[in-house]
Amino acid sequence: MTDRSNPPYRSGYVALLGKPNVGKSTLLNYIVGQKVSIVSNKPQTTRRRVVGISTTPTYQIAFIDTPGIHEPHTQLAKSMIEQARMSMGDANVIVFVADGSHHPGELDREVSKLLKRESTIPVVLCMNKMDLLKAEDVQRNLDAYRELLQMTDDDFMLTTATRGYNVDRLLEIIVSKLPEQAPLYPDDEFTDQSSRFLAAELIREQILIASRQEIPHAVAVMIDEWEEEGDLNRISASILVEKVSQRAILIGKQGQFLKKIGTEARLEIEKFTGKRAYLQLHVRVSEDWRMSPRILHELEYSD
Ligand SMILES: Nc1nc2c(ncn2[C@@H]2O[C@H](COP(=O)(O)OP(=O)(O)OP(=O)(O)O)[C@@H](O)[C@H]2O)c(=O)[nH]1
Ligand SMILES: [Mg+2]
Repeated sequence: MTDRSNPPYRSGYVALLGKPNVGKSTLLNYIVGQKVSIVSNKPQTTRRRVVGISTTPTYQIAFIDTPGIHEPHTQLAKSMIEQARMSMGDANVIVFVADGSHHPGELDREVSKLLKRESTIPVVLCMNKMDLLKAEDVQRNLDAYRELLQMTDDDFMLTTATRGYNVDRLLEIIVSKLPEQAPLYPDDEFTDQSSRFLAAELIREQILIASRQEIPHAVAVMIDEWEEEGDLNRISASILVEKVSQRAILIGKQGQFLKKIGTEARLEIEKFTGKRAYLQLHVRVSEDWRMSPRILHELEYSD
């Protein structure tokens, strides 16, 4: 007789895949309960794979958040798509995340083509942004996404990641597809990223939130120094931009824009390190950083 009070432990890797801006990172942060992957309303926010770990008494999931699939025009974009593609091969389950409030578009078709190549890995459909979905479109959009994925079973869920709505039900479907095995990570670990990388991302997040037009895509952040002095972290970081005009925008009148970014980012860094932070930011012009394999490697955007 099987012991129902003691189900077998399940664990594994789950890749979150989809086009940009559908809510993959929002979903990950909600499940992990910490900000491990930055979020903004600008497409192509996530630039490399990020692992976020959720551990419970009955399962452990190592989610792999990936950059949104889009048409690559720069070396950075090529490396982003490559990161997403690589993540699929490592996964026990793939979650196709879509903006359920819209009918599938060209980029959703591109993602579904990528999925078909990994046809042995189970796919779960997450139709996110359900809060924006009109009642009369539910069936039509659901049918369209299921047809796109050639889905014959019921492995789908409509969610609102910003409020965590239906995320527990999505997790139930995912867990049922994980192998029975011991946890892969210690139970207090919640990400595979270094503190330096996460801090650089939290600075970039504030820039994405505060800026417009071409700035979000032209910016990268590099931590130059990180010194721990008791309960204080002294951090010095460079913000790379591509043009002198972008540098001027980021600094702002009398340095006000940069100061605001610094204050907001410092608070976020203090939240995850649990220590006070002293943050110094410098803006540097590096014309072709998005095209330079060496700089992309230094930024930890490529392997
Ligand atoms: N209304 C609504 N907005 C959402 C929902 N989930 C995420 N968002 C918003 O959608 C935007 C994009 O969210 P992200 O989590 O950064 O999306 P992503 O898929 O990781 O995007 P990339 O990293 O660019 O591929 C943010 O402004 C989120 O707040 C949702 O369920 N409903
Ligand atoms: Mg993201």
